[in-house]
Amino acid sequence: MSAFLGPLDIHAQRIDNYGDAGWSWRLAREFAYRKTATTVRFFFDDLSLLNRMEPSLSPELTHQRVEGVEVYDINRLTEEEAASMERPDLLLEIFGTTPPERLHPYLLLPAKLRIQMEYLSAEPWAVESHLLPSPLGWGPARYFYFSGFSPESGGILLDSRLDEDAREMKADSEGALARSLQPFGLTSPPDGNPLKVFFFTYQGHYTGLIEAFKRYKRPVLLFLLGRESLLSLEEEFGSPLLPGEIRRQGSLTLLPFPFLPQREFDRLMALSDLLFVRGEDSLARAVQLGKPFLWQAYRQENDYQLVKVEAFLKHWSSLAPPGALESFLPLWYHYNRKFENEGALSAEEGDILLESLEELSSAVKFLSHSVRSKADLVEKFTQALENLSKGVTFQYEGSAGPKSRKHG
Ligand code: TRH
Repeated sequence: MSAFLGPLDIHAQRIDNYGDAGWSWRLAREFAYRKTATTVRFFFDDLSLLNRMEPSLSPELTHQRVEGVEVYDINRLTEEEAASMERPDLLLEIFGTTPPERLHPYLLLPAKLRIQMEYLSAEPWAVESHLLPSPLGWGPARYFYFSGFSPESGGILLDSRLDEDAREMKADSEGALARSLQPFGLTSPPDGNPLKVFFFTYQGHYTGLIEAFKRYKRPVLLFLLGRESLLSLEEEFGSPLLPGEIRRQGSLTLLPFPFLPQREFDRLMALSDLLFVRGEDSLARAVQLGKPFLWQAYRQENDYQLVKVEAFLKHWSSLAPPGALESFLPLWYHYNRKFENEGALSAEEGDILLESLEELSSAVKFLSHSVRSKADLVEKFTQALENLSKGVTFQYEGSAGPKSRKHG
């Protein structure tokens, strides 16, 4: 759809891990790519982290344009600079991030609408709360937005760049794999035709799983992503795993990756046969790619993540043929229990997972198809805006220059 919004301002911050930064930056890029607004502005507090995900982005600049997004370092942005900026039409606050009070007169109060983007969940209350008003009694009208998997939810963020990259890599999968193996000085896997496993997990004990990988009928090539995955497997291998260093045990090869730019991280997922994902953003990529995966939800007090996992599995089961997920359910729950208490998968559970990749793969296709056709976040967001903005005048910049149009 063509833009009917003037500046769309996204305010985000680093909270914990990488997901808040990674997901919000992806959202900003996608809004810009799909031309949801005349200008997409992204205000963030930790440009060094963003620079690791998007190396073309400088950590030094107060303002820069990257991938069609106007990026601002919120800590450096002065009141004078903010005062000289075009006023926002829409203020999108990610996971509770609000512009600092000193900038309210320029970046908050003039906005026509204010949307609070909340964490992804398949729980019924999240769907029920989606688009409910969140009034403060002052400032612009404010609403909640809940992303989710079902058509009634706010949808899942799909990344167009990843789709394009995945298509391109499919046409030359060997070349793509060779490029991804460069940090290890390899041009092809050490063993022929390995199962390529993307391993991005929280810290825990993976002895059983490693055992299952070792006894699998095919060689296994394990791509280790993120500090916690490396630290966890150090225990199994008895010494530090250094990024770029190849480790082998029988037919299992470990490739500990350095922190990768987000695009490379995504491409590696697209190249893999089985994905271990965690948190929110890598889960969304697994669903987008439609590859077999095992999800570790962000751990919460009293194992609350199990409630989230249950809601997600319930939704997924409703889409797949009856019984399609049955054999995986116990291991999904087990995997998501806190490792301190119980947790890690047994070698037998690892075997079940590896022996049922085809079933898992076909079950994922139902979920992926449903999300793509009925729960695309950017589409849902635009539709929601059409409704929420009835009677609101947004700025609109068409080819003839700045105009104003009554929307609704
Ligand atoms: O890092 P995460 O565990 O993030 C989590 C979740 O978002 C969770 O919902 C949130 O509450 C919590 O943080 C605070 O996992 P996630 O969500 O998959 O995000 C990882 C991001 O990091 C993703 O955008 C990809 C990016 N990344 C890279 O770009 N390169 C890398 O090498 C690695 C390891 C990650």
